[in-house]
Amino acid sequence: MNQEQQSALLRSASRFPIPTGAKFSYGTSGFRADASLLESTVFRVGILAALRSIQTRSVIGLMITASHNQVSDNGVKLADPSGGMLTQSWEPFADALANALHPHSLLQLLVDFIKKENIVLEGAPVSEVLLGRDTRPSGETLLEAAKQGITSFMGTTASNMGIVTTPQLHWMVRAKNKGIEATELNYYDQMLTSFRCLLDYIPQRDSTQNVSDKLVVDGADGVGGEKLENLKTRLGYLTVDVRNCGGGVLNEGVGADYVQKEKMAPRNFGPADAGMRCASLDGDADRLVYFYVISNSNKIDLVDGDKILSLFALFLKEQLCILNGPNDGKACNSYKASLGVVQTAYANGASTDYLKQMGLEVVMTPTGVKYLHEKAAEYDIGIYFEANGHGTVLFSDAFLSWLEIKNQELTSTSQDSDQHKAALRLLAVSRLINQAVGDALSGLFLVEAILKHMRWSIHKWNELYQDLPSRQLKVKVVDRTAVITEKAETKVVSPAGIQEAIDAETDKYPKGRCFIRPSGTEDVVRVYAEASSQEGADHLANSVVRLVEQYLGFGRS
Ligand code: 16G
Ligand code: MG
Repeated sequence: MNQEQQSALLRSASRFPIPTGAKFSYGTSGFRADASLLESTVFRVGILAALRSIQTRSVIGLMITASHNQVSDNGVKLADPSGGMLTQSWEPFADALANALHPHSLLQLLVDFIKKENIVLEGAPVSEVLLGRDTRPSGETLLEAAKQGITSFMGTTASNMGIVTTPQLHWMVRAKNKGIEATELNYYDQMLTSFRCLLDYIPQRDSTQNVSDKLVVDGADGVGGEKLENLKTRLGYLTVDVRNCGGGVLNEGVGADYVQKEKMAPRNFGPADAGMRCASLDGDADRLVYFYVISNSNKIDLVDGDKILSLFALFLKEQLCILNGPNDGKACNSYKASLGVVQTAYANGASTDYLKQMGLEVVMTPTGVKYLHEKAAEYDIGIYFEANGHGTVLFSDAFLSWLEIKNQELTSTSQDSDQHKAALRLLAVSRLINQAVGDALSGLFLVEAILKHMRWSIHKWNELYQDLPSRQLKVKVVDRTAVITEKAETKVVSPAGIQEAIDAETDKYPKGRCFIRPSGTEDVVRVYAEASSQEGADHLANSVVRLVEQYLGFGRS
């Protein structure tokens, strides 16, 4: 690094001192903290983004959001050239940068890392970082700090995409690196064109069962609701009533996280909506759950990420079967596409059983999108979802190339055949659903298109299988990092003996299942329990909380 560059970095770093006593860690989804503590961190993540862009010679994304957390929090995370999460191998360096106490120690870290990674600064092509933020008021100042970090590497451009959903920014990064136009308008055009395409190929059947054309959406008073509101006139048959789209406090009694965890109707929803098909987005619109309000109450029946996954799996499997014809892949000129689903331990056991009964390969990974995404990318069609509503469908390049050719062939030989329609539907899904990351907006349009295709009400969809009763609790302990897990977080290896105690407790309950894991976003240990009855699940969860306290020291929250 030349002298001029070093001085530029030292100068800008001295304007962003780290708050006394603060300790930052690039967790499951980047850095998160009270917004007032984050300026130095966001500045440093700006530096990190610039460096990553220089190293990969590609566009990188920097998103300022704290997702479903309270409005006074904020956070920052990076999108890699593929549009996915920052490579895990850079996370320790991100931690070190964020915690370097003085400008000189920051510079030393950078010099050492650049050397270790063989990053060539001089003569590198122009690098670029796309910046986005959610609707949090603190986002504006933090975005400025990010710009300062990015541009303190000479020759790096910071392009502000403004207020966008997290998945929109990831989509833009991916598109830009593929040489595709990557504006917000391009994003909507691609999504809505493929949505309409799916609708065009809905089979004409005689049926009295028509799906309601009305959907009510809880926008969490965040960015997703605002974006959806602006799309309302472009949705054809679908009438969307967007509530909580910016007038109230972000994530307060609203949003996908609230709805999924509390199983209660969000603010501005109530008994008058009983039976309506409703959806809820989280604060940065990368999570989606559906629900309907139960008559005369504020309680809901939740249709969570597991059911969205099951709906997608059912539809895609059906299209693959039609495409491959009666020989199921053995016909000449067919492609035996691998279809796999990826879940975490939080997936309801009934969903996993259902997917296995469908003959699908189900794989479990630890919690966190980066793990699920990586696994799903191993399939021709990889569907991943967390129960909390974050997920998407990934298509392999090899399968998509084959599908394009197959589609051309069918266009000339058997247009209007079922096979041709199946090919067109699969291509449309691959363009509709965000290939970079889970996306509540594109997920919502895929759900809507499939329900219309199947002529299913939300109730019918919910009946695919019945969730086993479950309970989630959290425990405050002295040191949550003392909990070490394996087998996709289903077994604890440390502290010694606790797993045996959990197993002995779980064995007491019919269909009992229970696991504990340290949270990646809060200073707590989480407990998940499932059993054949709600009382059983509650009881099991509470007993395991006591075990956690016993083995790890007190402090329940
Ligand atoms: C983050 C993760 C989400 C995960 C959650 C778990 C991303 C983009 N988000 O929100 O996937 O389910 O953390 O939180 O990776 P926990 O570790 O506090 O339980
Ligand atoms: Mg989110």
